[in-house]
Amino acid sequence: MALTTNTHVLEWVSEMAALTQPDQIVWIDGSEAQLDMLRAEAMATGELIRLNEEKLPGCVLHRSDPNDVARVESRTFICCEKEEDAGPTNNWMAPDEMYAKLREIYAGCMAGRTMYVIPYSMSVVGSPFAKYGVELTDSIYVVVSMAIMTRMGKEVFAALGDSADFIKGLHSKAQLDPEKRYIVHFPQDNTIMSVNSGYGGNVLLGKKCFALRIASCLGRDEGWMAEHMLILGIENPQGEVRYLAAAFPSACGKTNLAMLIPPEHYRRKGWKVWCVGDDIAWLRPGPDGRLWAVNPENGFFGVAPGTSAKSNPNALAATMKNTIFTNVVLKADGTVWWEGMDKNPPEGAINWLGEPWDPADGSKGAHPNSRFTAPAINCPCISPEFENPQGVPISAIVFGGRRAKTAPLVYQSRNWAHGVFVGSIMASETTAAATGAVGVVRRDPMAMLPFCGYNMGDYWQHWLDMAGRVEKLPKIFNVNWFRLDEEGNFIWPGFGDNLRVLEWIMGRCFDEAEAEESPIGYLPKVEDIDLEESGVDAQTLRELLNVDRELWKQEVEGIEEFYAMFGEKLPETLRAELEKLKKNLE
Ligand code: TSX
Ligand code: MN
Repeated sequence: MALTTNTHVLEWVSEMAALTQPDQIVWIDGSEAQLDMLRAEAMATGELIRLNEEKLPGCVLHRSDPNDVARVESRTFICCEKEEDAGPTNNWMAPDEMYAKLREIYAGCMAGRTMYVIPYSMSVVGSPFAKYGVELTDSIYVVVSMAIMTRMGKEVFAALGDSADFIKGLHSKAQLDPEKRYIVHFPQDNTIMSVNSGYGGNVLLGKKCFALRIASCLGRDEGWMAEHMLILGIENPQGEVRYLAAAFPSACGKTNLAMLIPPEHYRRKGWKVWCVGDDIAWLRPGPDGRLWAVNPENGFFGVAPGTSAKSNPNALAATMKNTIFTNVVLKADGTVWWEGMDKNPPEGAINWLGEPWDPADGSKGAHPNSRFTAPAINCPCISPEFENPQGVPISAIVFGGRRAKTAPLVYQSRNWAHGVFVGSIMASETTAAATGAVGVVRRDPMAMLPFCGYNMGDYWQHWLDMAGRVEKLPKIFNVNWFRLDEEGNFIWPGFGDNLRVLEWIMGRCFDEAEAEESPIGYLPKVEDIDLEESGVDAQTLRELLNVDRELWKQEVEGIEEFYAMFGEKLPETLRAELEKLKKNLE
């Protein structure tokens, strides 16, 4: 039975049901009883596999189709009226043309299946940040995943009332045909359509599709920001907690930073780090003139490989109950494993494809993009402010990337406009794991390249314009944990020791730390970073902070080439910042 009398919802559900022809429609109320029933049904069909109830209570394993294991950027579209509003970094098609194409693909695709109607909220229901969505799907995996990743259930319909202000999402696995796979956004209709995939990033429509692509458009129109950022709180020995938001391209350890454990030397003194979010931040000007942020999600959809008791014990702890694992190794004892969890690949286990696995044959047991979907409240360092509907005040914005030589360990922008420039020139060098080609520079401004729902040039202008809306702007920084020495070894210990850098960053935000000028911005002086018990000496830190003018001149050429893509849409302010950088390097 329908869980709402909202005519906009009812009309849309019946329209989509007429198109996709499900055998029945089930309204998701969010109750444990209903979720238990759905889990039981999915376990009966093999869609979910129950794991060891003693060791991993409430946990299940899911295997996706082997041809369907990651987001598909080449099949992701922004369908606004004008092509130039999607910009050069997005795929675009005219809305009418795309709707016509999708109607053919969706026609009758749910015949013999159930359509689930999922009401969900991004951010706490009733929060000033909250936005509501309704996702229609033929996948139980999607329902149980949305139960972890969002606030899901009938209270969302209560909060929505009769309003038409919700994001429509239609998902069908259809035939999982990769040739007919589409992830499509219609910003002017607040609509998302996803078809022929069952993989998380393509089908959990609240996440990248809504909370980043559609929300970035809402933020542009309403004066706020939807960003691909972690949020963390740093508690100092005086008990003050200060918050930062940070954007990194993939393979830079964003989830690890979000759940950082301070080095022993800091823990002794009383430092603590609190995780508010690991992937998405919604940021709004607050009544006090500061910029406030929430994590609109309710869980972590993290990459499993590489997550270990060493690299991220908090993430590992978060997966010990009520977690969905996707495409990992199933061990004989009904627990799970993945590459980088420990150095002991299990004997007698089943790989991500569901086949008996011999670790000695050189094949991977878990898919490199295998995932855990874990409730945020499971995380031992989850912030007490995680559920605060007002969010947390952001003192610093941190950008970063993986650079062997060019970017120093840390630098600070001179002002907001320069900081926007620093975000716009973000880049990461590829690792072998990603593509095979090592050390190729990939531009990924604000880590939003695949997630910005409109023209990136207009997006940068929106960033610049936030200066007129926020009185006490956060300071903007850039970090690089990945500097290499001449032999190709990492010279910064990274992980928990990154707190040493974050301490300087917070010090700068509260006028407690020094800096010196450089051609690219403010650098810490060697004595400004606490190296006690770090194993890093002053000379090494000097090397980590070195700015090589010749490398930066090459960098400028790369930036000019990248900026050229945006033509007239490139804000004049950013072009001027690039000219300033050039001059500073002479
Ligand atoms: O996540 C990482 N962070 C951020 C942590 C808070 N990683 C893993 C990146 C892949 C996702 C890092 N890797 C970091 C880092 O700061 N730094 C490095 C590079 C590095 C790797 C190993 C060592 C030191 C640096 N040392 C030893 O293994 C002993
Ligand atoms: Mn992400």
